[in-house]
Amino acid sequence: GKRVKGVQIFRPFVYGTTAKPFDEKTNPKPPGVPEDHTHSWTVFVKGIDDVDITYWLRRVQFKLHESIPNHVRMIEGEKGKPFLLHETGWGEFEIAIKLYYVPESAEKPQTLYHHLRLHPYGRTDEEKEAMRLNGGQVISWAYEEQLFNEPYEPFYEVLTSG
Ligand code: SLL
Repeated sequence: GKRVKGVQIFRPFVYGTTAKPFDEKTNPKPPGVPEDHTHSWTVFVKGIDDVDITYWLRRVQFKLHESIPNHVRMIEGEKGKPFLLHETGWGEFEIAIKLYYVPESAEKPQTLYHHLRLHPYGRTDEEKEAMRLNGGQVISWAYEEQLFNEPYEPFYEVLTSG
């Protein structure tokens, strides 16, 4: 196939973690969750305002801490839905997020790293107040732009026909 010369396509997305301490009233611990787990949390990759990104992103592998059963998880894209994982635990660690693109792209997978945050260290008083109003959620999100440099023609069609 031929590449579309001189063309760069950017697609924005968000990735990160949202964590919440267990609390009898606002976030009760579900049955079966180990005694030492203190938080529920999610890690995700998604479009801005939940816009669909599965036309360029096929699947996402989340590599969690080795202490977690089944710590390598593959999430297949579902149209219009975030790539999302729910977990519970007690500690912070780095998550490797490997992005697998649609086959038309012929792009190699690419890995991002994200630190799971459970605790509000280093937040300003304003941020802490916002967290309190939000039921104690610890939000750690990052905005990113995926660059497709000189995409192959069929992939260029996919990217621009949305
Ligand atoms: C620490 N470096 O020592 C970190 C490791 C690991 C967190 C944190 C286990 C969850 C599960 C869990 O939360 N591990 O067993 O499912 O603080």
